[in-house]
Amino acid sequence: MIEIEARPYPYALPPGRTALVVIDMQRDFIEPGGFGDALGNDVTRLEAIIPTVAGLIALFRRKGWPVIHTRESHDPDLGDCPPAKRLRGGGTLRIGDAGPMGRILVRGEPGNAIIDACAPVEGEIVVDKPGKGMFWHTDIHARLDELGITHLVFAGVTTEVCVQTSMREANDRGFECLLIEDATESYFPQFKASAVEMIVAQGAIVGWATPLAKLEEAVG
Ligand code: TIU
Repeated sequence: MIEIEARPYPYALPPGRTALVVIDMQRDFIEPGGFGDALGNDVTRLEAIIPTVAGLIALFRRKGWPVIHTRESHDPDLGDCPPAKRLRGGGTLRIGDAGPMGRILVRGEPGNAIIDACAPVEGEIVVDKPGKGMFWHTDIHARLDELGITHLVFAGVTTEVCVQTSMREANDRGFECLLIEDATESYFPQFKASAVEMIVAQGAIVGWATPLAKLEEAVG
């Protein structure tokens, strides 16, 4: 076990049983013209975490520990997109509509790709998920079980939507979860702050949180 200084108390990380989950570092959320933009958000504030997320991925690769990437995405026929999700919000572009980076939130379109700085490499698992959480309509739980993974370290966007939903799903499934708080971001700074507090409250009711530097310090 590697002990990592974290909130609300130290997180015990077992090498060999821990994977990194990088949530939705996609052009659709980080670049203008994608889904995040279509929802009316200022997407530019997510750019700041890119070097930290890339540094976290590099650390896991250096250690030879598994790296899992997720993409929020839908089939081109939108058969996996409930009308409630497609019709939600008041934006001009909806899921499946043609935007400047291709069809919004559709699998295989340029805007749906993971940004170059965080792109998966050969051998890393990429999970296409139609929901906010990483377990809904995916096979990731079985794949984590096959790898013997019991602990998940989280990063990505956005903190209170897909990251928090995935952490909560993972927590209910028995995984011990650690959020790298400077490797996640929201369109709303107050929501990020609140989400982190909600996660660590009540004795780590959802999980732990720590900055990348503390993980690097402990892991070496
Ligand atoms: N809108 C928003 O904050 N997030 C999402 O729709 N998806 C993810 O968080 N990936």
